[in-house]
Amino acid sequence: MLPPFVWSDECLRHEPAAEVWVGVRMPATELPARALRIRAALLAAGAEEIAAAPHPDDALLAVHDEALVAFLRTAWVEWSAAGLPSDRVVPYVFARDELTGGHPPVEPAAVWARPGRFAYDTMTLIGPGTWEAARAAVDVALTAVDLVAGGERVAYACCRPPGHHVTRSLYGGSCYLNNSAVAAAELLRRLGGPVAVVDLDAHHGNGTQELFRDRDDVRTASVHVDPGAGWFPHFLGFASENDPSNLNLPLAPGSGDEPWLAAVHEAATFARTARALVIALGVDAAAGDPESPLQVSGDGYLEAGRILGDLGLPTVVVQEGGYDLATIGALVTATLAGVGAPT
Ligand code: SP5
Ligand code: ZN
Repeated sequence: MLPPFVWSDECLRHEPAAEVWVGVRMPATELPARALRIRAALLAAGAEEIAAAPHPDDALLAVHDEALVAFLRTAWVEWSAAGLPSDRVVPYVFARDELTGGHPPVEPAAVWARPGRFAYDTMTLIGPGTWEAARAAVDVALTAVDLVAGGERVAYACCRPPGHHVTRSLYGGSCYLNNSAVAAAELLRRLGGPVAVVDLDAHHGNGTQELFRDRDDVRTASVHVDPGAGWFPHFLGFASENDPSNLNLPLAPGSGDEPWLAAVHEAATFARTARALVIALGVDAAAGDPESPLQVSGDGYLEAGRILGDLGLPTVVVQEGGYDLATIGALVTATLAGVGAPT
């Protein structure tokens, strides 16, 4: 049985156009077509589509700094009014802690200096519909929480842009607002804790980890390609960060179903005693994905869904990465079939 999925057309409005990597502007891979492909596959498989309902900012501000939210809300309007030579908001100087002697950075007078207060990479560009899409993605995730709080065992948030790389006040990694973290915080408020987040995206869920660091009421686990082997987010995602409320399971590049599913089993065991579950569902660990060297199969994703579904917990699945347009729909559908299978 496929769980119901939540959708908003607004999520299509973000068109990153490009990512600046090693100083070079390259075509973006986090495209609107990703969400459209997933939706088409789910509808073809008979899943029920539910329209996202607007939610107030409370749940969003339980996770993110007001200053980040205010920046994202106005960044494009301010940028486009400044007549700059770039058609996307892109940082150029970064307000690192040591630079300001540990003091909070001022609001810089130059519009073009502002992104460097909140961005931690150059790959995450902001354009005309970015805010509307990112905010809609939060509404999609919160509507999925509503469904699960209302008694649905599993609901899927078919949203973009993704979110798991975003911390309390810093955005990056093609992410602007941490949809999975907002869902976890809201599940905690509605159902009680602890809530577990299991992140299957090929990249470490660094934002979610840092948002809930040292908190026992939201526990985070992440299965991802080893940042020590040279992969994003580079600075975080190591097993040395593990503690009773955080479990990182880094895998060697090239890892396929067997080691990946063993790690998913470990993450499921870690989540077993939770009151509710968020699955941060990136399908970029699949073989053939252009953004990661992991080699997971469609059957592997189906089995991962079963393993996590077998926990029998109220579960919100939130879309993260996955960039192979030819397979993204089938991969998500397979995972959801696994999560939704009778336990
Ligand atoms: C949500 C998610 O999956 N974010 C992934 C962000 C990682 N991006 C790292 C990109 C590194 C350089 N990519 C160069 C290939 C050009 N497409
Ligand atoms: Zn990813």
